[in-house]
Amino acid sequence: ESGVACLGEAMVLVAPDSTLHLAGAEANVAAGLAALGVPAAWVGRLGDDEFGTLIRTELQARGVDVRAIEVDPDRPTGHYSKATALDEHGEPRTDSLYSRAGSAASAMDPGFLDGPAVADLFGRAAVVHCSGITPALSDSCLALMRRLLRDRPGISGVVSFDVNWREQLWPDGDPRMVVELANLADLVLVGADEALRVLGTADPHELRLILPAPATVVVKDGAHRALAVDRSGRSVAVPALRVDVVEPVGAGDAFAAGYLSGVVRGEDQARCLRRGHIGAAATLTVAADSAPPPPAELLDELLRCSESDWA
Ligand code: KDG
Repeated sequence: ESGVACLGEAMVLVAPDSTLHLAGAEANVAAGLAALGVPAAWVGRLGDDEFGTLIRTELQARGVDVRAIEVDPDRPTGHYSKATALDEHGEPRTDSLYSRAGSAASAMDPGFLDGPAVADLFGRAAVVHCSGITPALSDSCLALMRRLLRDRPGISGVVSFDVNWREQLWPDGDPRMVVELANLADLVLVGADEALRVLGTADPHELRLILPAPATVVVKDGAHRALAVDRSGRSVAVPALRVDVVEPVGAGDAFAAGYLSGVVRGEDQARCLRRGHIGAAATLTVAADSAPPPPAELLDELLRCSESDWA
């Protein structure tokens, strides 16, 4: 077993200056892992169009395995842009404006997992990573996610699930489906705010009553800390790095990439969490959805720092 296979919808982000960037949570995770030297594949469906070509080319350029990408001749690749406005507390809030309804990815269905390239990658992956975005895309994507998490066809590695609650994508705003899916994973990543909205609590121990099954639940409490809780309620917390935030979108994906890079190396929770924080810090300080991780030597140095240097 080796590497991480990430399944989801990749999109093009159209920036305010009209430049085009790779986006999509699971694609960001795959690119983040590849940048950290971990074999990573992105698995999904693109349209037969320029955005699809851009995504494939960019993923390949970043060292992501693209062999299991399917192309849908009839449906487009999704894209989106971001708008930042002040919320009711005067804090900047970033909204995503999606053009992804009816996209190639939204037409994925359970049979997608039987494609020979997908089955091969999933069979060999140490981690299969997915998120709560995919089940929101369509009924067929929801069925795909159910099969992936429940039946685990040909999957022997760890299944990791980032809750990634996207309010706009759930027409009824009901998070129960995401909770049900999360509880089928081995590893769940969730932001504290998101946990409050989706699980009704951000308290790590209460959370384990709602998500009893996964071996590990990681709760990311923004600028403060991240905490991993195991099934018996034992937890490990690591404070976050203090950085000046430029724009938060993508930080969760960078955290996931950092954290999973520790998981595939068989590291302990504290070190995995630290790797997550370092990845998130790099992305928080740029406007794009992802940023290159610190050079390997700096990364090692940051991992060696004592806890008090971090707090
Ligand atoms: O986590 C970053 C993603 O939110 C962004 O790249 C777009 O995948 C995306 C989504 O569905 O919001």
